Amino acid sequence: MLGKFFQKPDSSLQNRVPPGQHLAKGFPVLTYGDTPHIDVKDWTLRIWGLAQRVVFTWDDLMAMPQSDFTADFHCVTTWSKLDVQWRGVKVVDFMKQVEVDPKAVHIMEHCYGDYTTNISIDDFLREENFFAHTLFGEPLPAEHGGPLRLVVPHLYAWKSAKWLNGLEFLPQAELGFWERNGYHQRGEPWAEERYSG
Ligand SMILES: Nc1nc2c(c(=O)[nH]1)N[C@H]1C(S)=C(S)[C@@H](COP(=O)(O)O)O[C@H]1N2
Ligand SMILES: [Mo]
Repeated sequence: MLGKFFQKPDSSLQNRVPPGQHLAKGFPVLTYGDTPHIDVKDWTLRIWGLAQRVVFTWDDLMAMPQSDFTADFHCVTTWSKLDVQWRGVKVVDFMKQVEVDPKAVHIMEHCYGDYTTNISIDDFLREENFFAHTLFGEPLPAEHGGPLRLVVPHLYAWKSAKWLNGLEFLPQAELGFWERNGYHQRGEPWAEERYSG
């Protein structure tokens, strides 16, 4: 009975750490290639493909509703970090300013530095997804994807594109950088969707 008052923190967190993952110390940086450094004055986010073409500036983004987020972060290389605190713009709020062709079913996320990753429209348009510009109360550091990254908490973190600069709406699924190199098309951590079949 006393056990329930003296529960080890580890076991109470167990249902938050997906299979095959362990908790990281600090917040590791995982980048393929060099870290781009982009001034917000020069920063843009472009929309194209099966959507009305539009280019958002930093001021456009700042004029959108801003929200705080606490989210768990799971890298496929087996580390997880719980309760990461971010601030930014909800994907669903952002998307009120984007006109998408109903034939679009998939998205390619594009980045400064040419990284890409793909995501279905359904996985993208979830209430809990967001574009982040602030991490633990500070401007998002360049190594973590500043000035702006996407965060998709319910998928492995390679879907959370750092230095995001484009969203391409597609009529069918296409593969991004890691997905072409053997990683799973979707990447759901609780199902351990690490590699493609
Ligand atoms: N543009 C870009 N985005 C990226 C990556 C990258 O190499 N380039 N790495 C991905 C991977 S594999 C992970 S785990 C997370 C790591 O984010 P962090 O470096 O902020 O921890 O970013 C993802 N987004
Ligand atoms: Mo990762």
